[in-house]
Amino acid sequence: MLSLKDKVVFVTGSSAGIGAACAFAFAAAGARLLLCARRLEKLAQLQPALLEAGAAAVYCFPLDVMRRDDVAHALAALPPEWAAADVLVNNAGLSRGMTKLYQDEIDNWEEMIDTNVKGLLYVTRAMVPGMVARGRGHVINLGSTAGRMTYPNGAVYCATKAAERAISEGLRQDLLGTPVRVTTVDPGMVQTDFSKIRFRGDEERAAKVYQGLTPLKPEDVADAILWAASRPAHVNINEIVMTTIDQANSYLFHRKG
Ligand code: 8X3
Repeated sequence: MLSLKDKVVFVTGSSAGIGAACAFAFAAAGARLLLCARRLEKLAQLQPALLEAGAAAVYCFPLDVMRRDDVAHALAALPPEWAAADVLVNNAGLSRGMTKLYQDEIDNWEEMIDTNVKGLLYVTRAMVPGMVARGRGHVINLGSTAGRMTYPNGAVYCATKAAERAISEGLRQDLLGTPVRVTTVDPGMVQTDFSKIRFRGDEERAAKVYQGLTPLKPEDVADAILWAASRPAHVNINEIVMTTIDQANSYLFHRKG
């Protein structure tokens, strides 16, 4: 097992949900946490609890990964002791709307593609050369069962996650011959603000998504990510696909009542 103690672990979109759960999981492993999110104040609120949970150190900065120049500037301006990430968790991502593609708002597509695909690429492009130069590193991308099976009214979100899967596969091929590892972790339904954000604050519609079933918790996904990151250095976990026991695929669920 690879120790994560004092390793620099960079988690994007870490102010809530799976990102925050990853921060706590890596904190418990004694890592040094490099955290970014659009909402710095939310990240800053987590900082004392992360140190309490065992993080060796925490460095937070504001970043919207879809802003290409901001990504370049923010990552180039990191203090040297934080610039050399051992693990990058490309978690930042979102869904907007659930509508037939031919009737959808184009702005929804822009935001999802810019964040889930282009944002992931910008951060990866900035961080991976250093990993190659240092001879160690691990990129863990957040995919989704949605990238493996498209569901009605979700074509563009599903497309962004299919792109993430292709990018993970391509990056793994391009890094062959280096010790840098690439993993995609693809959960199904997870109880986070995902649906609230998708439906722009419509809590009633968001709650219906999880009605009658037990969704995965963010901690379940963080646990899988930590497991992948802590395998011995020669082991590359290529893909993890995980769902609640109440979900079989993108549109087959077991709901009680
Ligand atoms: C989230 C999973 O099925 O709600 O990526 O789109 S799903």
